[in-house]
Amino acid sequence: MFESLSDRLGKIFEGLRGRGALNAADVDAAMREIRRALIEADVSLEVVRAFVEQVRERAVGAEVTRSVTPGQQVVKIVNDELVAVLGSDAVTIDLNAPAPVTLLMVGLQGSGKTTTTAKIAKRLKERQKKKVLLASLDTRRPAAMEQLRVLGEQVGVDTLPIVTSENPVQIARRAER
Ligand SMILES: Nc1nc2c(ncn2[C@@H]2O[C@H](COP(=O)(O)OP(=O)(O)O)[C@@H](O)[C@H]2O)c(=O)[nH]1
Ligand SMILES: [Mg+2]
Repeated sequence: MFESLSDRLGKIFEGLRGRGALNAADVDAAMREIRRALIEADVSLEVVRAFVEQVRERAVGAEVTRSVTPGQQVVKIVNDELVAVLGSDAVTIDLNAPAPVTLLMVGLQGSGKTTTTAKIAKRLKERQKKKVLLASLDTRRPAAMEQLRVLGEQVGVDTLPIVTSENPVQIARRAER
């Protein structure tokens, strides 16, 4: 997601950087592209609107320093805003609760939940010396559970054995028949 977004932003900025001076139309065109790139990266419309508005406001009112071109200035403003939107301060995971502490990963398909889960598990285990168990709730997609199992194996963290979405009672009844 971020790779495609940074590709698109890179292309937009290449167009801006070359110019000596920027007019309002240049900024507008770049903002339209940025807006589209953010929407395609599944950023929520509300966030996109606020982001574009904020950048436009700052870009229009910005004093251009002599040493940089207006294009570079816009790139910096967009960069600052991206950092602000994504969060500029690192926040540690709060594990301050009675054990077992549960961490739930929520996100769109393909956004990196499973991969990030394995990374967090490895970090918790190796740096914080925590005992970690990975469990997939994606019980309707066996391949998703298998993916977590494989990643768990790679980082040396246990995974909950694969279960299906079928009700265990139903499975037991069928076996009785
Ligand atoms: N380049 C890159 N790819 C990633 C990253 N995290 C996940 N992916 C890839 O994105 C795809 C979807 O990731 P996955 O963890 O399965 O997403 P999930 O559907 O939210 O569980 C997989 O092909 C991952 O290898 C990352 O940080 N960088
Ligand atoms: Mg997944």
